[in-house]
Amino acid sequence: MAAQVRFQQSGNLGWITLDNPPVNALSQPLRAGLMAALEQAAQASGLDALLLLGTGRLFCAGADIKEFSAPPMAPALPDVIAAVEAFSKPVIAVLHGSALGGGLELALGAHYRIATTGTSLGLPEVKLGLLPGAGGTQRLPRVVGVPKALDMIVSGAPITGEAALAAGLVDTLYEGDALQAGTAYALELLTQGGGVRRTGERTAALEGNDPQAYFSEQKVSVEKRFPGLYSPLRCVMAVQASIRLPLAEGLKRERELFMECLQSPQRAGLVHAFFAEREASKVPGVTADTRPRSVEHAAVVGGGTMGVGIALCFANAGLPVKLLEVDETALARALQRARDTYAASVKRGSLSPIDMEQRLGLIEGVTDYAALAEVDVVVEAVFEDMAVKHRVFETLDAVCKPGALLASNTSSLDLNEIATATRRPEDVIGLHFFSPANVMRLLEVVRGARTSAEALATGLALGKRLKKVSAVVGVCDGFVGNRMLFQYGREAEFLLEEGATPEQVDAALRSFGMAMGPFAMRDLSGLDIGMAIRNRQRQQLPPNYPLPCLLDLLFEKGMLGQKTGCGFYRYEAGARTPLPNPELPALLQAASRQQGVERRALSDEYILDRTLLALVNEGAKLLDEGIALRASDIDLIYLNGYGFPAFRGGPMFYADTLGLGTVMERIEAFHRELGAWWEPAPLLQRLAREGGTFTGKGASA
Ligand code: 3H9
Repeated sequence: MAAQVRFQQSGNLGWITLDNPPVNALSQPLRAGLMAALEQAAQASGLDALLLLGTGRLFCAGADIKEFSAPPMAPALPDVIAAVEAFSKPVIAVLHGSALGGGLELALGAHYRIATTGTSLGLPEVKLGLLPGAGGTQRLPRVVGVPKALDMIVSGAPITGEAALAAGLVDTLYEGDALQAGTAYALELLTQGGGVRRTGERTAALEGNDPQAYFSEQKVSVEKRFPGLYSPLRCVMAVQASIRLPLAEGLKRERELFMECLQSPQRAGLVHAFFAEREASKVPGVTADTRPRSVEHAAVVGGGTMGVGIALCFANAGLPVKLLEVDETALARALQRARDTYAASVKRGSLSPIDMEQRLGLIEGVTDYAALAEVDVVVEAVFEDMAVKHRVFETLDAVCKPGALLASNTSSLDLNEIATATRRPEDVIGLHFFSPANVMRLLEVVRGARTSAEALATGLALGKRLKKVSAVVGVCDGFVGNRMLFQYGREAEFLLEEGATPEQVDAALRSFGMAMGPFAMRDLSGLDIGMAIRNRQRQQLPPNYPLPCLLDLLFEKGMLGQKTGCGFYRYEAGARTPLPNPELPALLQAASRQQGVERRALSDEYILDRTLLALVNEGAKLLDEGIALRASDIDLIYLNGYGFPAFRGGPMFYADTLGLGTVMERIEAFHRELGAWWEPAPLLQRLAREGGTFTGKGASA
């Protein structure tokens, strides 16, 4: 038997323990070990019941995701689970921590399930572009009924032990040691004459519904909720089989649909995104020995939209936070903004009034820097002006206790220069939140030239606590995300001057899967903001650096986007739906004339290449310069901060799926056609020549 699984027996009880750290993933050796342990248990004398347990912090996180790109290896998980279900004595799965994916499917093969209150039970396969492929779509509806099962499978969201008890997914909750609790439960079960109870012998319930109509409706609803995604619809189709077919046939249907998903490019993109998130926490120079400092009290300097959003992040994580503004009036405005934001959540039903008051209670408004003397972290979120930042950091240096993390939320200024305002540059870090800070998951953690490993580890730990997805980046204008966005946005604007319309560009990118088109996005953030960035860039870019001019024309006319009811699009008062701006065609013509460009028809494919490959080329430069640690960090940033579709894996992964040879050819063509700014990044040239990919490129920490 493989060392990863142990069978033990004491009296009339046996137990099988999964031991495959860190998450007991059901890799081939574990599956083989389980099969062998089941055989051993079947032959054990005097055995009346069998427990299934997991060691470590959780029961089982499911199939080993790393195995998906390799040919399948026996024994297959469905066969292992069939052997569990067929066992001749009662099998009890004793769950703790998490029972996810194949882990929950294994538990569904058992005859009884018990769990701790804190156990997270779910079938998250859909988030990886899959469906539960080891019986989950057939057995879960037989245990909790079709509607509940479908909801869990299509959303991929886990439920708690308590909710699982209410749904009938677990038989009871336990506290304390799993083996002890499992033993006590098994003995009681045997006393009461509880026998083998196979899930597969039950039928899936869909009370009061006509199955045909119900599933047709579900399919329509899923297509609407997850446009462009491949696996959610197949989840519905698989669950439908659970009420039409006996278990064996239903499992066959599930397998077919699972294999279709497994082979889909979306699965590859989503699995890449899963690992990108885990890789990003591995940072060169930050080792297991690097101790993050304790953070129990925070402060935010600046009560504008960003500062308030950041303060809300702290309060949402249960951390007391002091919000500093220059005077009482500004402070009152900032605190009101915090209250209004929470009130909107209460109105939507996503926050209870009690939680709102509790969180507001964690935000203390202050106007005197002396109040920040004892905080563990300060995030500066004041106006983007170096002189202002310098004054703030000088003051923080003077008042904050030694060891406090001094963070700037700058999105564009040189962190190293900011750090010179202090006598402790090793404690200065960038924490670049994305707007709205309390909603967006991304956090760029900026490592300055002198930032210490300990400060960086503290920033990363804080990001985790705030439930952010963090990526460490180096110092440059715009860091990773915004530096790439500049190229993307500029190409999009050039396309308008060459012949496209905002509607066409936005629609092409939305149908690619972007959450929003670039022009709807510009209108949302405000064209005045775009103009301020453009003007700053004009001062920094070499003379004659080509820039589009349409933004200037809109700005001159006072068309600032949603805030003025008109920008690239027009908006009805109080509405956010983009309508055609009747003045735009004339402005487009004027912009084309000004640039000396003859307008022409552009295909959607061309639009996608111009915008997306601009991201890729800049991403390759950032990787080469060491500003991004690895290609997958760039992907992570785009997936979590810029609405790039997760099923495409991110811009660098998308480039890999096109093939870097093809990417190189297209970029070279743009270089010839358009100008020097399209020069292919040296890294791209190298990889295309060698037949390489971005995947796996960068730090291995
Ligand atoms: C499935 O089950 C298919 C079946 O239906 C059908 C099969 C036929 N495999 O997240 P963490 C690694 S699909 C391999 O940082 P946490 C992870 O990469 C699966 N590796 O910990 C990391 O490695 P490293 C359905 C895995 O405490 C380390 O474990 N299941 C797997 O923050 C720690 O992970 C899921 O989708 C895996 N399944 O969160 C669950 N899971 O240290 C996926 C984790 O080298 N997993 N690793 O970077 C999770 O959601 C979280 O990992 C979990 C723990 C909540 C369990």
